[in-house]
Amino acid sequence: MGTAEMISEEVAGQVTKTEGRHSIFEDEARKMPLPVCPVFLGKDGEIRPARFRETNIALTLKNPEQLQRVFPKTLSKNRNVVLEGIADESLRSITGKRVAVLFSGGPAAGGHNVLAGLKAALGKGNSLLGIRKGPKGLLNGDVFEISSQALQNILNTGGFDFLGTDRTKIKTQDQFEKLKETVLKNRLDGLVIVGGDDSNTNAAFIAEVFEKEGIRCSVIGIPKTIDGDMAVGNLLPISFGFDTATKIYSELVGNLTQDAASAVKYWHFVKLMGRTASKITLEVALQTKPAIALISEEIAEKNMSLEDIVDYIVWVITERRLKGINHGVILIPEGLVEFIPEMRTLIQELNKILAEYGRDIQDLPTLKNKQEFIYPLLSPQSAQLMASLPEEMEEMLILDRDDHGNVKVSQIETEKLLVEKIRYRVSELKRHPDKFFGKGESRIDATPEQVEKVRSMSLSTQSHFLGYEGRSAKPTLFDAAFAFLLGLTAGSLVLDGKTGYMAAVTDFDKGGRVMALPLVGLVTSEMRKGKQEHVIEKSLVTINSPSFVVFAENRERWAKEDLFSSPGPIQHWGPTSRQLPISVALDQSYKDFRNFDLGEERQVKLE
Ligand code: FBP
Repeated sequence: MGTAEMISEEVAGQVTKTEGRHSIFEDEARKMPLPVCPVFLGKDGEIRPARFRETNIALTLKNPEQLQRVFPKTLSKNRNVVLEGIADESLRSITGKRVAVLFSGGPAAGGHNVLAGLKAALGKGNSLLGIRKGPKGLLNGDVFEISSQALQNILNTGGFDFLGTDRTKIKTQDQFEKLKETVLKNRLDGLVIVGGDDSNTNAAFIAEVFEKEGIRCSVIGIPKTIDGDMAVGNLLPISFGFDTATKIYSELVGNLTQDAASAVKYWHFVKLMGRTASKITLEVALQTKPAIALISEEIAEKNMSLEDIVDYIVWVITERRLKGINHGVILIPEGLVEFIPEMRTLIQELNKILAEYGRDIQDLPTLKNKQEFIYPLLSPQSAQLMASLPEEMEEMLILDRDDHGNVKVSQIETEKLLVEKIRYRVSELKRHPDKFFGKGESRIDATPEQVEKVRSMSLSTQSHFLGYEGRSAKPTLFDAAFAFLLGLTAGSLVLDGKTGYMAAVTDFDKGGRVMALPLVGLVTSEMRKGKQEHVIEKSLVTINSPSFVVFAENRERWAKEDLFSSPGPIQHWGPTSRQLPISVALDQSYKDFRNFDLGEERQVKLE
């Protein structure tokens, strides 16, 4: 058995035939028809660009005086009014336009379909150019023409690898000179930036500079991020990539809840990606019903300390133990540390110190040297807190910030910090069960069996981090369609001569409504690297939102009993392929989350 003579030539041939994005699945996925909103369908039923008209909605400026000073040209041109796409054949006749596109920030499923949507809007009379390696490539002039054939090959596939991406912040005069050179040299009529809050901030600033200097190149942003924090009320319910990532994490968390209940011995601590907002964690909790899901925004709102969080988790673990349940799953949002008040203060102090002495600190050889440098610069409370953290965590907190000043929270092992603290607290409780049952007046009458259950508690834990697994997957049908529509929207906006807008689609329950949101209207100011900066506002979980309320109403039951559900793998075809994120359906007051409607299906054929 197993000798070379026994190799099946047919199967060996099939192995090489599936190289280069040609798995059986990828070949089938490429043929998947996509729903297309009516405004993008011509009288002949073919896909074509839409035109835009003003709505009666104007966004409220967060700080009108400052924004007027920073974005005078864009504001006077767009007057901060939201636009809406309308069916109109006239843009079809435009030819000779050159539009370039780049990806920026972390990957999100659907990026390649944005490119396909842009190409479809531009048609064969105009050119779509790709910028390699994100904003850095824009500065370096790394531009190439994208062929229809290449796009047809990556249609409905995951990843950002066709163009690449990076996180360069465009800020300095020198950078603006370089990017203008790229735009002028390539005779660009449009620049489309596919990214999150920081990347769309870049887009807002570039649009202003172009307006100021009379460079006739439209700048359009596209809302991308798995984090789900690029959302604007009912004008833009979510960014593309969120649906795919949360479905992947929900499948895995569902499997863990199932495994926990099967092996009946482990507590699984799962950190879920999402730099700031806990939207991913909330969605995964609604899908899987775990014993515990921490929501950072609630923790900040209630001013809960690290010790309060540990108390809450230990309380749930003990309650379950008393019911004979020694297992469970705990979801922890990646950005949690920045929402715990005392940690937040520590990070803000560190940000200031790193902004001033970052280089010196990074050059110090050992953690001890770094501690000796940093501790005296911190407030006594923060120095004490920092000293109480595990060393690995201290190292992570003093890592250099990214180009936009963000703490690299994906590298901070919050789940391990919690495990360590909870283990300590459980061992304390075993020695002093009265700490759970209370003393004196507040004492709960406990039976000897109950006390014994607490005394004999044991805690076996497993830690996980789910993040990168969900960013580059094959997009769900929703993300594939949504991203394609966003590409169509951006391409149409450029042909229609609009600049300084972010493409948006809303009304996922009734055929899709195509929108353009003025970027400046989304700008707020945030502390970055110790300084106040203008950035696009992140959309966070609010504790009065329907999605949070539904979670909060149910979580006590999920904590006390095993009521988990396992949503299973993503279905790209078939009965569950049209599901929306539950949190989105709740927050948008849709009647059903199981059947999105973004228009009539079309086979995408790029010319
Ligand atoms: P974007 O906001 O750019 O979409 O990135 C989101 C994200 O996936 C975060 O959830 C995460 O903190 C971060 O990227 C991790 O990326 P990196 O490894 O580049 O720091």
